Amino acid sequence: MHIIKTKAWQLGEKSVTDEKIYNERRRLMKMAAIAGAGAMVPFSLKASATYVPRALSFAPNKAYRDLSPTEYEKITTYNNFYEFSLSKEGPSKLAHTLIPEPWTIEISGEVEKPMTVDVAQILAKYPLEERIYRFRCVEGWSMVVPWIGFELSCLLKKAGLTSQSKFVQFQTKYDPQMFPEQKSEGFFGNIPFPYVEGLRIDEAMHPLTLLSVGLYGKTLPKQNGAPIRLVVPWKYGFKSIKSITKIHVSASMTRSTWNEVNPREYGFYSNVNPDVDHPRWSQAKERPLGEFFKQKTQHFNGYADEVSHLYTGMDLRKHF
Ligand SMILES: Nc1nc2c(c(=O)[nH]1)N[C@H]1C(S)=C(S)[C@@H](COP(=O)(O)O)O[C@H]1N2
Ligand SMILES: [Mo]
Repeated sequence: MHIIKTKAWQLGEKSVTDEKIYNERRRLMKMAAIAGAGAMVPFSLKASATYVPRALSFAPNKAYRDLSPTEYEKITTYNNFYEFSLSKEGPSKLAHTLIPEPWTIEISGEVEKPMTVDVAQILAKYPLEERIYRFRCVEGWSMVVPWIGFELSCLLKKAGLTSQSKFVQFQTKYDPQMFPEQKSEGFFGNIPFPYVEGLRIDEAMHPLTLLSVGLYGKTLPKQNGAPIRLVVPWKYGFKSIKSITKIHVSASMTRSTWNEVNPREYGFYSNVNPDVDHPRWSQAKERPLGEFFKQKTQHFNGYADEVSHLYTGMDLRKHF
């Protein structure tokens, strides 16, 4: 039974600071432990004892190479995945129940060829590439992730969009055996499962929008949304829905989980914007994972040159 009443990302500025100090202290303790053992622990790609991500072949990408990726350890042990846990440490310990193979994605709605694609085929046949992107959670922390994936537009073009296609909705697999918290009714302010998210069609077709199947050159760890998840780098992290099994193209705006749970706090667009604060905390700054000092939040998370034209003429305070 869950007795915690506050959502994990409903942190005020104060608790964000507490968390920052907490994490820094843990980092120092870890460093001290390593030094004490008298041996340097090499950088390891092992995050979850029950699942060993395997190497993928992919094309390195020149874009955004100036960013230095956050440690693998951080990316894979500090997660938001409410189907497993509310805590950041929970998903990496609990996600062993997720069975990522076999796995299919059903594409339906306003497409010429509705289809079901096998993720194993995607891994084998699609030209995968590496994209090093900034990632910004609405809670105020950020990281840099070397994703492996392909553009969502590749898949949507395969299915063929009709002239009525205006929005796309994504759905996380619903299977309480694999995702135990899906069966807890009334789970944290009635978060309705399955988790759904949506994009406008031009956002979905944008070349920055990825379907990711891996990170750091390996298949995606379970806690990061295996076997396939969305990555929309100019939007807050909750738009980047994990473990997708359905993609539905439609003529009108679709539901999205956090917008439904709390529309005042989480808009449909959710573009990263330092000028539009969350009702309970400022978005002007962010704390990179593992770092002590905060840094300034960038408009569209640093991708303004690429994406701001999508929102010409829109009031981004109203359409937050
Ligand atoms: N299905 C599902 N997708 C999800 C979430 C979730 O709880 N369930 N959390 C979102 C949030 S709030 C963030 S910040 C990112 C976290 O991704 P990461 O754990 O790989 O960093 O996943 C997003 N996608
Ligand atoms: Mo998030």
